[in-house]
Parts: sequence; structure tokens; C-alpha cells
Amino acid sequence: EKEPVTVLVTGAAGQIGYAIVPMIARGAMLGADQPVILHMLDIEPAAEALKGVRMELIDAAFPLLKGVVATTDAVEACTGVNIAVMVGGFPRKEGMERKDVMSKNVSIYKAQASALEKHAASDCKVLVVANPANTNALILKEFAPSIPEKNITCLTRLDHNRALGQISERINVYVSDVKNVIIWGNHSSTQYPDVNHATVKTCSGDKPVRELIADDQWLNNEFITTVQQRGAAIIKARKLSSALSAASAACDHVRDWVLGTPKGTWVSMGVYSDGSYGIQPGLIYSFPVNCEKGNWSIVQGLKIDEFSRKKMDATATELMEEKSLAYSCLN
Ligand code: NAX
Repeated sequence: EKEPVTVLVTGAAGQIGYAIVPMIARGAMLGADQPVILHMLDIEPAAEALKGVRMELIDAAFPLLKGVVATTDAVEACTGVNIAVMVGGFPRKEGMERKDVMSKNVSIYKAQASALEKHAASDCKVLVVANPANTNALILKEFAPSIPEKNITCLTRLDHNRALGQISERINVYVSDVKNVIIWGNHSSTQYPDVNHATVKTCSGDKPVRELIADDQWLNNEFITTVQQRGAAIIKARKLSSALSAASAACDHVRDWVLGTPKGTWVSMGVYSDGSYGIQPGLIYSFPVNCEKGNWSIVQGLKIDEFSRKKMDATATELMEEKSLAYSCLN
């Protein structure tokens, strides 16, 4: 049997936390043959609820689950962690200024960066889910300089999966036959869902989405806004934000990162920009990536038309603004 891998989930008493911990304990994140130890962190007001989650994990008797720590102590939570899924954060409440929410999250991510840097495994992989996800990840990166920047990512896989889902619904094909959509940029409503390189598997080989859906009007407008606004549509319908789809996407993100993407398939991940596609270094930006042996690399050489260029730059501009807002909160 393999040695257990220790997975941290912060904000574990919240909605996404409740959905993701059983997925991890069943092997949806690291594989059906990979034992896991779960570390769950939340804050004092949620401590009782967190204990309840721990009780349910014990009661589920998951064969792969080799230990559960439920704590409000960041040091205990981060110790020996191999994979950190950062779901905990300060939500935007009605009437709150953007700067106030940013300021709360900057201080959370600054503190947790230090705890991870000091106590996690030296090759710990980090996935930030909590919003503003790209900027929280950037703050974490800045304040954990000894964690390799390649190990710090944020979640845009939910947006990627939403794009796959919209294509599959529109032309009535299995979602598993659609691939290579791209989410560029920020996990926000300025993200750019791009289908220019996406294909669908058919009985006569892979066909471009743009060939199967000849309706450019739909692809360039409604498709994009539906994906951008999907989070708000879920809140409207459920009176709660996305949780099961977010948890599932976080598992997909880590699984593909650790175990690799299938040949010829890429996924979207928020990663530290190296200047690819003219996106300036110093931002955590969502790119198409291939993963192999635990490393991601940005897919190179895709042709970018003028329509895409504008949308890719607009979301980069928003990320620069978020970055300066975050830095202004540090002073
Ligand atoms: P909840 O409010 O249900 O849960 C958040 C949990 O975090 C709470 O239990 C809270 O006590 C805890 N928390 C707060 N501060 C903490 C700290 N300093 N350390 C540890 N835990 C802390 O929110 P939920 O619906 O689970 O969403 C969690 C986060 O994911 C939010 O920031 C949300 O905006 C973000 N999302 C990001 C998505 C993405 O694709 N990147 C999609 C889904 C989701 O909206």
C-alpha cells in the first residue's frame, strides 16, 4: 500500500469544505489507490461545526482515510501538508467595499502563507479556491518565497468545466467528448472563455467546436456571458453559491496536476505568468496547461485572434488593478 498523502482543506466547515472532504476521502482527488490524511482548518466561530464534519468523516468509514485532524490552529493544520486546498476566506457581504474585503483576505493569505512556508512539506502543492482567487494566490506566493512559484495555483477549472458543459448542452454531445476550451485570466466576470481551439470527438475524428456550432453570434456573446455569469445564476437558483461543482473542479485541478493530463488534452489553471501570450509576469493568470509528472506547463503556440487578444488583455488589466489594491492593503 502507498504511503498516505496529507491534504489540507481550509474553510473546511463551509459549503465547499463539506462537499470536498468526502470526495478527497473517496479518492476523487488523488486516485482510488492513494491513502490520504485530511487536515481541516477553520476559525473559532466554526469550530463546533468543524468537529461535526470530523465526526461524519469518521462515521463514513472511508477505507482510504488514514487520519483526520480538525483544528483552528494554522500551524497544526499546515504541518506536513503535501497538498493545500485553500477554501477559507472572508466573503463579501452586502454593503462592503471591495477594498475592505480585499484587506481581510490579504491578511488571511499573508498569515497562511507563512504557516505553510514554515510547516508544510517542502514540495507542497497549493490550490487557492477562495475569492479573489487569483489575487489571494499571488499574496500567498509573495509571502511564502521558499515555496516554488510553480507550486502555487488558483482554481479556474470550475469555469473551464462550465464551458465544457455549455458546449455539450448546446450540441447535445457527451461532455467527456468535448475538450480544449480555455479560460484566460481572472476567476471573475472578466474571464475569457475561449473555444477557438476546442474540439468535439465524433465518429469521424475530432471536429472543431467552431465547425459544429456555426453560430458565431452565440459563441461570441451568449456562450461567453453564460460562463462568466454562471456563479451568479447558481446563487439565484439555489440561494447559495456553487459548492458541489466547485469541490469537484478542485479535485479535477489537483488530480490532473499530480497525475497528468491525457495526451492531446489541456486544462485551465491559474498560474504565475512567465510572460506567455504577452501576459505580463507578476500576475496569477489562468492559462491552458498540460501536466506531466506533477508539473504544469503553459501550452505554447496557440493562435490568438484580435477578438481574443482584447478579452485576454481586459482580464489582465483587472488583475493588475486587483494586485495594486491588494498591495495598498499591506501598508
Ligand atoms: P463558506 O462561507 O460556506 O465557507 C468558508 C469557510 O471559510 C467558513 O467556514 C469560514 O469560517 C472559513 N474561514 C474564514 N476565514 C478563515 C480563515 N482565516 N482560516 C480558515 N477558514 C476560514 O463559503 P464557500 O461557499 O465554501 O466558498 C468558499 C470560497 O470559495 C469563497 O471565497 C468563494 O467565493 C470561493 N469560490 C471560488 C470558486 C472558484 O472557482 N475559484 C467557485 C466557488 C466559490 O464561490
